[in-house]
Amino acid sequence: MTTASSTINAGRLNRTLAELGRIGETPGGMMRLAYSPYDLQGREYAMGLMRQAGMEIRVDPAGNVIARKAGTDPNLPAIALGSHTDTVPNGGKYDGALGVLGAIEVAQTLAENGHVLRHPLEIIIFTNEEGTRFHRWLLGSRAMAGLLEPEDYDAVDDEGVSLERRLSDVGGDLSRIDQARRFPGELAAYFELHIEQGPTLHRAGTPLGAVTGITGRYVFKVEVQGTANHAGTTPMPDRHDALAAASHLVLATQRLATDAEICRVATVGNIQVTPNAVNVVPGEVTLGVEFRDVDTNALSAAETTLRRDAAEIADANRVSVNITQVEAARAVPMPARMQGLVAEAADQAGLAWESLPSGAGHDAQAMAAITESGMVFVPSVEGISHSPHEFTPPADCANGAQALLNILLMADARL
Ligand code: HGY
Ligand code: MN
Ligand code: MN
Repeated sequence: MTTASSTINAGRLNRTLAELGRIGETPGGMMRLAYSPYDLQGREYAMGLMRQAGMEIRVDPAGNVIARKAGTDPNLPAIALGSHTDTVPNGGKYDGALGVLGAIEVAQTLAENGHVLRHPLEIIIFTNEEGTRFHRWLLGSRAMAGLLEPEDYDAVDDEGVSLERRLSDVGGDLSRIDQARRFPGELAAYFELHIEQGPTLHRAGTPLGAVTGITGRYVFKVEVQGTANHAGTTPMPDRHDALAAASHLVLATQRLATDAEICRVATVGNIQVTPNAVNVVPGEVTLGVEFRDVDTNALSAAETTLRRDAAEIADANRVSVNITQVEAARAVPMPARMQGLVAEAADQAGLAWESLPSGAGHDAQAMAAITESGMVFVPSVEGISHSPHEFTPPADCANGAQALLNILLMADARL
C-alpha cells in the first residue's frame, strides 16, 4: 500500500462539495428535497463521479443508488460506505453530501493508485433520509434494512403525491420495494462519514468524532380541535381557541426536555392553523412534535407525560386534542469494534478524536439492523445544521475523508 494511495485529494473533495452545493442552492438555503428535480440532479452528479472512479451503478427498487467496485476476492461480502444527498428545506451543503462525496473521494483515490481491495466496495446514496417528504425519514435505508412499516407504503406527501409516484421519479418501484431488502451477511460492514450537526467537536477543537450511538426519535402528529368563531364578538369565556391551547402544548413539549429533563431534546417544528385569519378564533391546529434521546425508555416516559399534559390542556381550553404517533425510531449503539476503527484511523492520520453520541438520526441507524455499522464525525461550526449557515471548513472535510479511507483499509484487511 503506497502512501500515495492512502492519501485522499483534499482539493478535489472540496471542489466536488462546492459543485454539489450549487445543485439546489437557493438564497434561503439548499432545496434538494427528496425526489425533487434538484435531488435528481444531485444524484446524477454523484453518479457521474462514481463512474469516473470506475464503479458499476444500479438503482434499487427503493431508489437507493448503489455503486460497486469488485474486490480481489469475489467471495467476500462488500464493505459499504454511504449517506444521503437529499436535504431539508433551506438546508446546508454538508449534511449527507460530505458522506457521499467523501466516500467517492476514497474510491477515486484507490482507483487512481490501482489499489484493489480484497472486499467488493459499495457506495450507497440512500433516498429520502431526511423524511421531509412524507414525514417518514430514513426511507431508503429502512427499505434496505427491512424496517419499512405499513404507513410507509401508502404515504402521500404534502402535495398529495404518492410515494409510489415519487419513487418512480428516481428509478424506484414501490411494487418491488421489498426486493431492496438486504440481509445480515450480505455486507461485511457499513461506515458513514457525517458532520456532527452539533457543537461538541467544534467547541472542543477536536477534529474527529467516534460515534458511540445514534439517538432514538419519537414523532407525533397532534391535532387540536376547537371552534372557529368571530374574533370581535365571541366573549373570551365562550371560546374554544385551538391556537391558544396549542400554544400551551408547545410549551409543555419544551418542558419535557427542560424543566422535567425527561428526554434530551423536544421540539415542535411545524404548525398549521385553520382558518389562519387574523379576525377568526382558530378552530383547528395541527402540530408536528418530535423528541429524541439515546435511551428509548426516556422517549416512552416523555410520551406518557405529553399525553397527560395534553388532556389537562384540552380541559382547561375547552378543546379536544388527538395525538397520533407517526414515527418511533429506536436508539442504536455503534459496536465498540467500529468505534475502535474510527479511533485507530484518527491516530493514523495524526488527528485528535473523541467519543460522542449522535443527536441527529442517520442511515447508519437503519443499516445497523443488517450489518456492523460505524460513524465518523467532523465538526460543524457552532453546531449549526439544517440551515444555510451550516459550515465545515475544507481541512475538516478532508480529515473526515482521510479517516474514512484509513477505516476502509483497516476493515478490508481485518474483516
Ligand atoms: O433529522 C435528523 O436528525 C437527520 O438530520 N435526518
Ligand atoms: Mn444527514
Ligand atoms: Mn439532516
